[in-house]
Amino acid sequence: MKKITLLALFILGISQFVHSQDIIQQAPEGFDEEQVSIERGTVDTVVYNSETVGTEREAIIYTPPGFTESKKYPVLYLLHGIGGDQYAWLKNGNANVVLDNLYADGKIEPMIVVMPNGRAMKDDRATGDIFAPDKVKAFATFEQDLLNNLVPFIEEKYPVYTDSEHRALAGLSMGGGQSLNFGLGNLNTFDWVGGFSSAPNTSEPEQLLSDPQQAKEKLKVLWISCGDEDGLMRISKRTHQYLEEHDVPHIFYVEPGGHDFEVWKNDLYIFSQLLFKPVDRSIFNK
Ligand code: FER
Repeated sequence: MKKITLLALFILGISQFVHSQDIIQQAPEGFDEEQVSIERGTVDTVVYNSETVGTEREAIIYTPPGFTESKKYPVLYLLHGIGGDQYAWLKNGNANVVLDNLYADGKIEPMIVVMPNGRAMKDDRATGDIFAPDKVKAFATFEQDLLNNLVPFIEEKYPVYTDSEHRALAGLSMGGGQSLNFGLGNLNTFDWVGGFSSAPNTSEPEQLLSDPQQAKEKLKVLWISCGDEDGLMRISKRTHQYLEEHDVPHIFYVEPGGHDFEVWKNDLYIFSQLLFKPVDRSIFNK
């Protein structure tokens, strides 16, 4: 009986290993296309009061298929780029479809995904000169809005866990820079951090990670990815090199493509499968 139990545990262990190794590879064809007759998550808009900005602000919330108030969920905060807003991941990234399909295949843990507007200023629309200094600065101001206004709002309104183990922060380009800056700057708030094609708003490595030891101990997954034809590759590369020099476990994923949603959809597909599960660091940087 004991032998059988041990054998079963061994097989289970092996199969989990094989399974987690399978995660870090390009999404299969159709992963971002709507399928008929699968269960779908729900997309809602919420409005929260931002003391940081002095206005009411909108965020999009995706709750997973089978969502119920009687359970507790972890939360992924998912950020857009310089030309985007709270709708970008839905409109250009089919995020809800990508997630629906992953749930249909049993590949991700039930989680709530929050898609805020990361341009923390009164007029937060992506209009006019999107590179204007006040607009770029608003992406930095968002740190206070996120930590002091949005996260507390979500944790009051939704049935969610409220510890760092159950909070993830990821984003694309400007949102990637935000995720790395805010995530690594607040290691007690987020245990799962992802920068997709991170932009020049990403802090220099020494500022980004002044205490590599703490990051090493605290982070569950640190993900850095970039398309091999992206002009911003140097930002991801310098971050990766610094992390490597300081022995901070992370995933550095270089994929085919440029600075666009084909790459970011793929990143969401892979990164979301890693979240809120036991971490097997042996699959990092293979
Ligand atoms: C820059 C180049 C690109 C920059 C930001 C970006 C603030 C952002 C790109 C994006 O979010 O897609 O020099 O400076």
